[in-house]
Amino acid sequence: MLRIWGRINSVNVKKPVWAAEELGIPFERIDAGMQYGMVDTPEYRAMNPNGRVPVLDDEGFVLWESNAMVRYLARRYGLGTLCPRDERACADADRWMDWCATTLAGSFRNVFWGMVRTAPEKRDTKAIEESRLATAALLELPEAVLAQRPYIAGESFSMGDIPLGCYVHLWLAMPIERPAHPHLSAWHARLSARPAFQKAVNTPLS
Ligand SMILES: N[C@@H](CCC(=O)N[C@@H](CS)C(=O)NCC(=O)O)C(=O)O
Repeated sequence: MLRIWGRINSVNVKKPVWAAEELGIPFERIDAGMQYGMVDTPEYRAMNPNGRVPVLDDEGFVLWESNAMVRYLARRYGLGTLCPRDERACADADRWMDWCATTLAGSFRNVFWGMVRTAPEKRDTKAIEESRLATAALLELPEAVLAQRPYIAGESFSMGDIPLGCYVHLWLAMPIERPAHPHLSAWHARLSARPAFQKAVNTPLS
């Protein structure tokens, strides 16, 4: 059976869990990371030498890096659905997944950690504000794309929507000021209507 290690309040754990739910693959999720520990044990480090969550094990095939997991599940179990068959549509989905990992994640980190994981008296308000403004500006990019099409890589839902959907859900759930992004919000509402999203992504923030 497919196994995924990681606490569900991690943005990176949500990604493969959402993909597995979308694909209807039976899987077991084992809590690990932060308050659950386990990530420093030799057994866990043998699966992921980074000591981070998530880790995936599909019948003995062990993988770390959440976007790689989403791509693996999509290619193996969702070719033509989560993973577009058309090479250009697939590259478009890949592009947004990479953008989340290389660009959005870094700008998002301080506002998320500051507002969700840090006690009010310990917050670095300058770092939070810089991160909030940088993230709001970056989200103009998918906002412009989603003005033209219903999903980030085209006419249908794909793996490209998964990492971005996880970040945007947290962005919209945080107690912060946000500029209006009407197309991003409408897309988030479309994602929220998916049962798999409700199970994997719409969970308590902490
Ligand atoms: N690039 C990695 C990042 C993994 C990562 O940083 N995970 C965080 C949670 S989002 C983590 O393991 N934090 C420490 C912990 O939960 O103990 C991925 O996408 O899988």
